[in-house]
Amino acid sequence: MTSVLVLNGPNLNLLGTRKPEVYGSTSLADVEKMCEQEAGRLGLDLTFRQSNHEGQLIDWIHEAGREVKAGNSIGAVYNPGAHTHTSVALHDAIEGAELPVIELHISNVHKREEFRHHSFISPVARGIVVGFGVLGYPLAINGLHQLFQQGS
Ligand code: CA2
Repeated sequence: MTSVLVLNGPNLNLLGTRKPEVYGSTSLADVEKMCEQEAGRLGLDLTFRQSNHEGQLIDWIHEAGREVKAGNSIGAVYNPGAHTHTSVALHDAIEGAELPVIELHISNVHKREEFRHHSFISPVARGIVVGFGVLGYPLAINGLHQLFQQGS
């Protein structure tokens, strides 16, 4: 079966434990269940991952690019966390792997501090979902699936 990857960057393992006023009170395990449900509804297998380590995320992006090329995956929904605002390496990984990525942020980063307004990921993303809370995850899976079906 074709799969979709949902990738989460640093500190997202803390989701639901702190800062509920910014990120809500849903845990990452519950987000995984929501993604599982949406992927299943679309006839996709889900791979759901989180890491606090940039190199690990780069390796997963390279692997995901190979899976897309092999016809086994439609691409990735990616919440890069704070790497969004700092990482040229992750930008280069997505570009180099030619991985179709929907960049996702739980919070509306544009309503927050100035340093969150710039993203190194957006220029290499196919689409961006921002500010829908954790509902953005199933929305982004759906959007990536629709782009894939259109062949675009
Ligand atoms: O809004 C988002 O999804 C972010 O990608 C979350 C990142 C932040 O650095 C980005 O600017 C926007 C932070 C993820 C850390 O999440 C936490 C959750 C609960 C408690 C502490 C951190």
